[in-house]
Amino acid sequence: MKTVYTCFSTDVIHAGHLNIISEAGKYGKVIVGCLSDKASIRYNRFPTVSEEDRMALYGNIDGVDSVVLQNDMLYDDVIEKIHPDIVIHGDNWTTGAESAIRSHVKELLESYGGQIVDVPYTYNEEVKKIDLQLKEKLSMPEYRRKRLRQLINLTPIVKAMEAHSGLTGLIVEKTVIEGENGKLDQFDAMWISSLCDSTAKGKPDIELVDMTSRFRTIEDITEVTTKPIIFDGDTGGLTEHFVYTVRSLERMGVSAVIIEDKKGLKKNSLFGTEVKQTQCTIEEMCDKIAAGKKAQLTDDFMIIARIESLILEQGMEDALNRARAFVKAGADGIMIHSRKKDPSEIIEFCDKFREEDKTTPLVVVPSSFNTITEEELIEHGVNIVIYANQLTRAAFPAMQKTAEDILKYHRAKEVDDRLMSIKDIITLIDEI
Ligand code: SPV
Ligand code: MG
Repeated sequence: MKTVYTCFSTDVIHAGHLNIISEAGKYGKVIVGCLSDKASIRYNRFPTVSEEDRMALYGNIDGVDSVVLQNDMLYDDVIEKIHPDIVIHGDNWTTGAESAIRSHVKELLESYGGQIVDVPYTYNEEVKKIDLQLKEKLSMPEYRRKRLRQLINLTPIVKAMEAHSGLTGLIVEKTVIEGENGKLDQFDAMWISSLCDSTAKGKPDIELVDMTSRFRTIEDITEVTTKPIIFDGDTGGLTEHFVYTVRSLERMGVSAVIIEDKKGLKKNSLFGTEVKQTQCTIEEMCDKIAAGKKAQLTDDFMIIARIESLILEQGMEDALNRARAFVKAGADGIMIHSRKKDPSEIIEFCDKFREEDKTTPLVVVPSSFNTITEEELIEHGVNIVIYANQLTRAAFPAMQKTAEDILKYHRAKEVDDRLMSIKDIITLIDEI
């Protein structure tokens, strides 16, 4: 009897999955793989049902002989273990980013005479509806809010990209690439940068854009995405105000706020000491952190303390002292910032911090020290990397050049080649 293998990553079984099992049964004994959480977050979307429950769900389908956990998106682990005669899959993986996975599986199978069977993908109204409902569930505050903590435990480094509008949120949500290793990759989370949120409104990054407006940006993004959100809370404002901000952010399903240890008129950190910026005392910051932690109502929400000592040239010892104190005051994570091109002061901080504290999540924003790779950050104990402003900086020159060229040519034809087609921009937006 032949062994037939298929891999599922779904949280809900619909007609498409049942069809695959029934087709698989025609060839032999059916083994279903459950794609692990770790692999799912890179391949598809965050699961809303635990690995154990998904395995039980698949095992209950009529016609399934057994269920195994598949850890490798490329099937290497299960193919080595099971040596299936046939791998069966919906034919949706013959095109797009997933086709690389199919080619890899085909090669593995052909090395010992196995084969792939593609069955026509079931795409009816019911399947469409289930897909939409799953997405909706992921976007709900109670699911989204806890996801950052889950991701920190699941992946060596959480990759956050800035978003300042529904459209940039969609780019962070939907961009999936086939990496050099043949595996799919995508961002894990969104950073709502004060710099980019302000810039999009043509305003300076000095806490001028008020919280109501910043919350509106969050809502624009939450309405069209499912990934977790890290909010740039600037200084957090007055402690008496910050506690309200914490509650509002929790209610909106934001996972974390990062507040920096500055007071008075906040300027963007990348100005460093070129402009007047005042660091608050350790006590002032600790009070704000403690008040925020006391105010929050869920266990999911994180308050991350950002240290500006290196930006303001106060030295490594000051940065480390602050980190110790902020963690003691209840901070759920530490963000260390630097405006140097050379990452060595960030590395030094991370190594020294990790000597004493093995668990508190560490966050970095490599805008200036952009040569450092995610792999190196992982080696130095970093848990979250934030790409804080690159989408804004990419879009601005493209828009400016297009505006200049339309003025220059007195028509739009000359710029057309570099524009996204109307058809593509329309299909980027989901309709209910
Ligand atoms: C932001 O993105 O607004 C930040 C990071 O706070 S930085 O601009 O580097 O200060
Ligand atoms: Mg900021």
